[in-house]
Amino acid sequence: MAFARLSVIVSLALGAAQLANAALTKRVTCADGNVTANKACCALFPVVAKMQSDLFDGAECGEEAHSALRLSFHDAIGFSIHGGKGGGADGSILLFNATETAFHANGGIDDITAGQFPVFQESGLTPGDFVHLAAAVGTANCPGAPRLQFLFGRPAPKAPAPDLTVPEPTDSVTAILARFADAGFNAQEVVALLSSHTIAAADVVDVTIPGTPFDSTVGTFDTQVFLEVLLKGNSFPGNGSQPGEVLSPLKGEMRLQSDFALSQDSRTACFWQQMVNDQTRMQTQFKAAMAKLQVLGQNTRNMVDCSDVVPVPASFAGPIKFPATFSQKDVQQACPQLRFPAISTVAGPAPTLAPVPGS
Ligand code: HEM
Ligand SMILES: *[C@@H]1O[C@H](CO)[C@@H](O)[C@H](O)[C@H]1NC(C)=O
Ligand SMILES: *[C@@H]1O[C@H](CO)[C@@H](O)[C@H](O)[C@H]1NC(C)=O
Ligand SMILES: CC(=O)N[C@H]1CO[C@H](CO)[C@@H](O)[C@@H]1O
Repeated sequence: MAFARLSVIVSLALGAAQLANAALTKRVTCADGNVTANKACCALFPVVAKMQSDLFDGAECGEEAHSALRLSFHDAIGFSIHGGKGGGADGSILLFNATETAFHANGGIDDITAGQFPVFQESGLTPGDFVHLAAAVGTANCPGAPRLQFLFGRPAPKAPAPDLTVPEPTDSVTAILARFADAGFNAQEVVALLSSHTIAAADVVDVTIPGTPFDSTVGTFDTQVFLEVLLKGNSFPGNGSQPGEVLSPLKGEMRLQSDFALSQDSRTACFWQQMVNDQTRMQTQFKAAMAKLQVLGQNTRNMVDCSDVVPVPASFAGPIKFPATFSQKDVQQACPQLRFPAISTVAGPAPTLAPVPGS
């Protein structure tokens, strides 16, 4: 009896696994010749092509791709697992841009909403699907990035998100972790999401130096930012010329006060250090955290998995290196219980980083 029941359970489990496999390997050929797992995804291929040509300068990992990723975060994080905030990953930042771009933490976001708006209007997608597909496609243009998941089917947003949901670089680690926890993310997931700052630059933190990158390889989705934030320098609040900005020992580089604080805090320092030169770890954790972020507030049972419309990113060969003249002695290690990875140094004189064009 017990055995018979067990075998029923086993065969049910096998059946479910086979079904899941069938769903993954199912192939639909769209009218235009593209192949996808679900017919509903066919409509997205022309949208992806339009995004690449009209938004991303033909599949570049440039300013617009970086901003598309930032936009998905600022849209989605307007959410609380306890209710009472916004609709999450719903595209409210695009539709209600007049309200949300006025929030202090959304400084500079109006550039990308203005850029995306006409392409969105032509796309036939809801604002939420557009914002979060654009982030997946823009990120895919960056070598080394994981191929992000894309679930299709967000309803139109009902209202703008309220102010003060987006973390600021002047916030304390305690405040940042509390805000993310309120949205459903733990400390390790916060660090994972900050992998995004490997393809990031600041325009408005310090308006005198627009386009200042956060790492020396701003066009590559590598783990360089996790290393460079740890370099000893003027890494104290107040050393930068603007609130939230601290100077990096690399010329032409900006370090966010919040990134540095997270790299040094006992709640996050080891998660931070473990990312250094571990491309697979970074890709896996960033992909998982983004999959969660990009459906915040959404009912995923009503959504279709269209991940296979997202371009496959070029790989990053690695390993990462210290920028020229820097080495292990320059690392301000905050997780002494874990061994720091051995990293070689780029040859030549200390670099001066160029600003990201188009900023
Ligand atoms: C503690 C949390 C965070 C803080 C305080 C923060 C803050 C900032 C600031 C101040 C900028 C520069 C804005 C400017 O001056 O133009 C920036 C850029 C950026 N952030 Fe974050 N961020 C956080 C988390 C995230 C997350 C979770 C993501 C995505 C998953 C993200 C993606 C980006 C990207 C891609 C850029 C570069 C945009 C560009 O170069 O155009 N950030 N962030
Ligand atoms: C796929 O979709 C794009 C965009 O609509 C189109 O340019 C391309 O010809 C399609 N077919 C194939 C086989 O890629
Ligand atoms: C904001 O949204 C309006 C529609 O509500 C649109 O016409 C406008 O282009 C958008 N502007 C920006 C900066 O996103
Ligand atoms: C160069 C510089 O101004 N360094 C200062 C940065 O801030 C710390 C702490 O406030 C000071 O000790 C440094 O002298």
